[in-house]
Amino acid sequence: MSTSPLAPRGVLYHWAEVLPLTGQTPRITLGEGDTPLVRSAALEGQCGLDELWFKLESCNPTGSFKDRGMVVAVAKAMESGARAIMCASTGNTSASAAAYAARCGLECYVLVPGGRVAAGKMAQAIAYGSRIIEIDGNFDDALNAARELTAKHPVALVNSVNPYRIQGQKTAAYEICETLGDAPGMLAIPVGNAGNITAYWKGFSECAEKGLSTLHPRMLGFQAAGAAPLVSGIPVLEPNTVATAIRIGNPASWSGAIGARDESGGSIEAVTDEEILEAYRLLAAKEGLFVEPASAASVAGLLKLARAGRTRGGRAVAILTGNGLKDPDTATAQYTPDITRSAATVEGVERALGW
Ligand code: AN7
Repeated sequence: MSTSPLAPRGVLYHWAEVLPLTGQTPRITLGEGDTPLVRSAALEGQCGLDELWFKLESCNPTGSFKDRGMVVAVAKAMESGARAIMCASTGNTSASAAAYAARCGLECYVLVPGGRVAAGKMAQAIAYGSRIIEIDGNFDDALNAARELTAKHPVALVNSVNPYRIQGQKTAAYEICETLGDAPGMLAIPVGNAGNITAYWKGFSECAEKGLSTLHPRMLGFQAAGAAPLVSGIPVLEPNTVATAIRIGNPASWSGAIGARDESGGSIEAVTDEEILEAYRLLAAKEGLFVEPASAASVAGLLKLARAGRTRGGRAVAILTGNGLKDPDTATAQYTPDITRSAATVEGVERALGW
């Protein structure tokens, strides 16, 4: 493999041999993938683990894991001659679709649940120049509309029902095996539409088949308590949670998630908004990792299992799916900041600091 710093980066370059690419697939990239795997500095013991690692998917070009799958879905759409793409989204898929569409000169249509998308994600969809439709309904309604619209019009659907999304997202599992030298014993991951847990399980299964790992991780999926259809076993008609990214009542990859859970001997459980926000604050204050609320669900879940005495050492990786900057309103609502005004003088600042 080339080691030149000028060599092209990205999922379509690094992982070409495990993706369904052809000579005609355009090798597009925004530099996605190859995200850091960082060892926990503070929460490892509290989570009852010997080793806890964070996969910083927030370091992708649009600030979430969606870029890994989107780059493959968009490249394959272009290969098939598409000029336009569409997705339904709680915010991150739309930000990612809009970015790759802008990059590649495609039209991009995004259907979002009205008033429920975090401000930073809306800003991204606007800045990248997508056509935004606010649906009078939730994500599940938006996805139903997007499926029907793309069946009827010459527009490629780039939600994770598109198998190329899953193909691209599985590369994160390969990266984890490559970095650790094996799969971890456990993988903690937030679950919304369930594409990502499906993709990771596919990736880890492939790694084991190829001899890149000896372990199959137990897949530990966590849903928000107000949007936990995979825990209750029935769709939630009016999902609700502070973690708007995973405010999804009828996941498209339902069977993929259940398969990942059962084949891996894992579990899919619910964490309350309070537990999510506790983990959100701990990640920022103790680990220096500012993630969006949905991402904190993976760590909230580990903390919850630990409190119940259900983690007994071993090595876990928690997927931190999206950047905290995407949802500034939740951040500011979480804290009463201790900010003191001062004149622009040394004396003024000293007085303010009580020095
Ligand atoms: C930060 O953007 O569904 O279980 O439309 O943004 O694969 O859906 C986002 C999902 C976790 C859940 N963390 O992943 C969308 C969307 C963050 C997310 C999930 C999402 P899936």
